[in-house]
Amino acid sequence: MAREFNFDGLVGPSHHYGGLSFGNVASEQHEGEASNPRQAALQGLEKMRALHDLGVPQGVFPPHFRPELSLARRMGFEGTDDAVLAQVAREQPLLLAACYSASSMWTANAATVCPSADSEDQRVHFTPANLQNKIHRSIEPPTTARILRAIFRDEARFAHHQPLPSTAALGDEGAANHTRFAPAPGQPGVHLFVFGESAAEPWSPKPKIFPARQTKEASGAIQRLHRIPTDRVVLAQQNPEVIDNGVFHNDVISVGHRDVFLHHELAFLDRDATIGALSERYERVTGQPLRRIEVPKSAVPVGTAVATYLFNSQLVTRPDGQVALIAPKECEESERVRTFIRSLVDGDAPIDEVHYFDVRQSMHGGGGPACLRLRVELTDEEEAAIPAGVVFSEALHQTLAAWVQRHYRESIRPQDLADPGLMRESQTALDELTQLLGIGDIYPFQRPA
Ligand code: SUG
Repeated sequence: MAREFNFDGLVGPSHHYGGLSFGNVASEQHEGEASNPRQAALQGLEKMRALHDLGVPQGVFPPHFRPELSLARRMGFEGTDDAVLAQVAREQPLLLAACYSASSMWTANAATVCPSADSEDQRVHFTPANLQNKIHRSIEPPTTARILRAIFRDEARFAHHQPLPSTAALGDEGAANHTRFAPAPGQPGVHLFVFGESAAEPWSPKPKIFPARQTKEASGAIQRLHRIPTDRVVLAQQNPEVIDNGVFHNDVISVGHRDVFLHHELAFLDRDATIGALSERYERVTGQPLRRIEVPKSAVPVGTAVATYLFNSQLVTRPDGQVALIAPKECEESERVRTFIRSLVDGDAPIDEVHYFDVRQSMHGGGGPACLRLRVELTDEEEAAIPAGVVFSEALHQTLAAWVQRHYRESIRPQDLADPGLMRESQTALDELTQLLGIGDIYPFQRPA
């Protein structure tokens, strides 16, 4: 027996709008606005609770400690933490925003995961994403690696790889560009890796305005590291035009779960070849057809998909087999998208119900419901090997919601990042969190230098 867990990133105490992600429309639109970290964390916890209540296994991924002042120190800022903070605030406010970014909440970008059912060595494989395309995200991999090792400890069952070398040719954004299809947990599946450009084929099409964050070579490396047989993999290029329209990850234009694939007609550079290869491989490996829902641009234009994050919905299966779409509230607020979803649920599409969630604090940084979760399929034995403290329960919800209420601010504007009080509050909060989750010391400030 196996189950698919969603590990949601708990939003950290310094959540703010730094405008740090060129190519991510929401990040640019909301730059400099006041954020509400407390509300952000509580919205995330509400989503976790609701999925848990639907019968979907749910885990919690702790936030990273911020500010990550080692970034400023590597750039020549010296002195005590307070001195570095003051100087960076004065001289380089954008760097300060990067050091303080709470972007680790978007755990779809934390790592790529392959379940034991698909790896040749029958272990669950993890590779933290290098996230080298954005300075504020490039600081995530070491802590992500520590957290993954703290949760998935047993080396006989879990294989941890190093992040790929941090260079543009190997840009890797994790599970946001990787979708696994299988009839049910525990059964063999097919992996779709989507890249934005190829470093080794510089003549191949590229976006013209915004960066492609994932390369073909990075996706290929992950497949090799995770020991996924080649005949279970489809490697496809994202449509460069949709990247230029704000689709900075493939999970902003398609979502798959089990045998269901919801995608936009313009998601891929070569639609026919991608869909053809995926359908053929899926049928050969599983003996069943892939159930596809292709969304035409006439129903949902790419701009509407980006504004509402329809494709950043989660697809989940309830214990009774019902398939639910976990969509952001922005989809409900768009008459066009709401009507489209209604037609899916009421019609023959393999989606039985829709649930709308307010995750607006995260949405304003460009992260919808699916960005906030990392899927990890675990057999019963593997599940028994992870610390119980990270598995969601009603009791954990209450504990974490109270913890958020105790420690989080209700507003952060860019100028607030200069306040050393925020650094100290974050330290106190996260120190307490590791005890609540029972995962040991994972933060640099908890380790002797
Ligand atoms: O990498 N936003 C994140 C959003 C990640 C969404 N993830 C997926 N689609 N899976 C990013 O662009 C904004 C930070 C800021 O502007 O302060 C940010 O990092």
